Amino acid sequence: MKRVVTIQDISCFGKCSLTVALPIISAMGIETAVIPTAVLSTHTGSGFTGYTFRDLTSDIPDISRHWQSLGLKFDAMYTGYLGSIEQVQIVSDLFDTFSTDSNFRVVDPVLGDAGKLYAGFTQNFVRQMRRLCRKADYIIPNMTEASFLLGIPYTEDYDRAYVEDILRRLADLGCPTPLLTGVHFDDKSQGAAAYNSASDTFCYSFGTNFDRTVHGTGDIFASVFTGAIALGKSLSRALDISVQFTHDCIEATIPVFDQTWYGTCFESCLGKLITYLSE
Ligand code: PXL
Repeated sequence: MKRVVTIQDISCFGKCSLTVALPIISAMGIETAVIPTAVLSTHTGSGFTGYTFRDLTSDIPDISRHWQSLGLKFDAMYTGYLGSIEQVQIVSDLFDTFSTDSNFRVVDPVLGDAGKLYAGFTQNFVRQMRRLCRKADYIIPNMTEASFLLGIPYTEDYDRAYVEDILRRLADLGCPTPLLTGVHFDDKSQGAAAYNSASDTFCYSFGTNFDRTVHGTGDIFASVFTGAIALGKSLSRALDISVQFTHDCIEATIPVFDQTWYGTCFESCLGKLITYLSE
């Protein structure tokens, strides 16, 4: 059985970060260990104000030391939302401690969306996240996050050449296999792209564009992608499965969006995810 450790916050209500990663990666038949980096009453995305935030940064080195004493090994390490600059540094140390010749690291550089940083994030935080990306085998930014990581203006008007330039520049940051989510060249479809710098090849995967932003889809995508690579799927197959499942989840959410505006109805789609893994 494969074993992944995912390092991100618990937003107690709101269906993102650990409350998405843990069920999804587990459903893929992978043992999922967690390091909760913070406990929030809800996520910080639009619709919620007044949320609590309990920082757990100082627990992480102790968890790491205990796990080292147990000799724990992981097939993959996957980070999502991190709450402070210090936390990014500690996660970077954790990568050093638990990296082996045969495991891989996925960094979802959660920074923002629609051209804006999420609440509480600064340029200094972006700089620290850029350094963490250097240690990753795969990074999974959206166009907003890629633009902040590269220090370039955000645009929604781009073509394939622009996407490929962004992916090459992300690889130049030091990550051999960057992805880009939320890619769309027209109004009809939306998907993701990946760049394998070792073979200098790109791959794309698209589904119907629902033209609706649903919170937590980035976490769904990154969780499925991490699990699929851990299970030995190729880059292009892992990309296809992640795009397809994220598409399924948005499709399932739209009819009940008025009640579940804060998150994505991924639960009813988990059965389909399992079938994608055997295809
Ligand atoms: O979905 C990413 C995410 C994770 N965790 C928290 C967030 C967000 C995005 O807003 O606020 C706490």
